[in-house]
Amino acid sequence: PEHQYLDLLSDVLERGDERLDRTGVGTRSIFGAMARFDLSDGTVPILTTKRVYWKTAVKEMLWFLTGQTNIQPLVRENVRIWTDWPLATYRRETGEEIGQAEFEKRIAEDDDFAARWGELGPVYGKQWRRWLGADGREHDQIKDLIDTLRSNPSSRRMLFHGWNVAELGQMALPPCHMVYQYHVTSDGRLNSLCFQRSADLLLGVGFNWVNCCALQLMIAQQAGLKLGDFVWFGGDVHLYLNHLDQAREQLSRDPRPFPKMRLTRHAASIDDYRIEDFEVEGYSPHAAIKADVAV
Ligand code: THF
Repeated sequence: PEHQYLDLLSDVLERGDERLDRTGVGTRSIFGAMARFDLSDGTVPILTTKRVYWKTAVKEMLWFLTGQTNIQPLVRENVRIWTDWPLATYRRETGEEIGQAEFEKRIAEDDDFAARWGELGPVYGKQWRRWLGADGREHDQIKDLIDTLRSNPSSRRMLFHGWNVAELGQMALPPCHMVYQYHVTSDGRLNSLCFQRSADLLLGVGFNWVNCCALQLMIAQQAGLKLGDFVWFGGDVHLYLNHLDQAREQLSRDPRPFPKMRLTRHAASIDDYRIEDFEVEGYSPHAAIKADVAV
């Protein structure tokens, strides 16, 4: 199963079209890819050819679900994967050569500073939980999804979307994993699908798969369903040019069995999950591989 990832990695490395991207770093890129994983026995695609910080990815998903769009709660949980974007804005607008650790300290400790500089705009959480309609009404797409899974599981309209066209301009970054669709089999298994328009294969995708699977576990529990497949579609799937050596290193390693993830408790609602509710068993990855994120 990890071969789906490694094959994609080697494909992009060897056949990717090389070009300049928004960040100025440059990428090798292919267009259109798919992966499918069977989660029915709890096995989740947490990559083993390098250590993936799965708790960080689950915390990120829990933060999306709160509907928040400020990095302060993430930073307070020691999740630093969203700091680069507000930090770049701060440096650009103030001219202050502040280090990342100092910036994060101020975000964590100073509420006024966080309110001014930690905001990402109407990104994932806002759109998922409080999509603003033209009539001024807010739509909780996650609640509506769970309601439909319970009441009408044969529906073909069980999805939620992050690509709110009218608000893209106010977002620090438009959503990468942008639409999620759900499907229930006749024997009560929940399948999920995620379409990701832009996929940073070395740094992002391993995280995003954990995001998606953690969400699938929670939604299945809330809807009283068993686990089925997780299907992932990538649009522009790329390797940044400063990640090529890391990709080769990862490709040289032998994959190990994927671990299992489970929830240790039945939560009362989708808003009631905490990081302590997630348990991963049988994860023995190769060492982490360091790489810089393109901002
Ligand atoms: N932008 C880019 N260029 N790549 C992305 O993957 C990405 N994301 C989010 C938004 N914009 C993106 C941010 N997600 C890491 C992981 C996920 C990120 C950003 C950064 C990262 O640096 N991971 C390291 C260290 C992890 C840690 O220290 O906890 C790693 O080794 O995995 C895609 O959603």
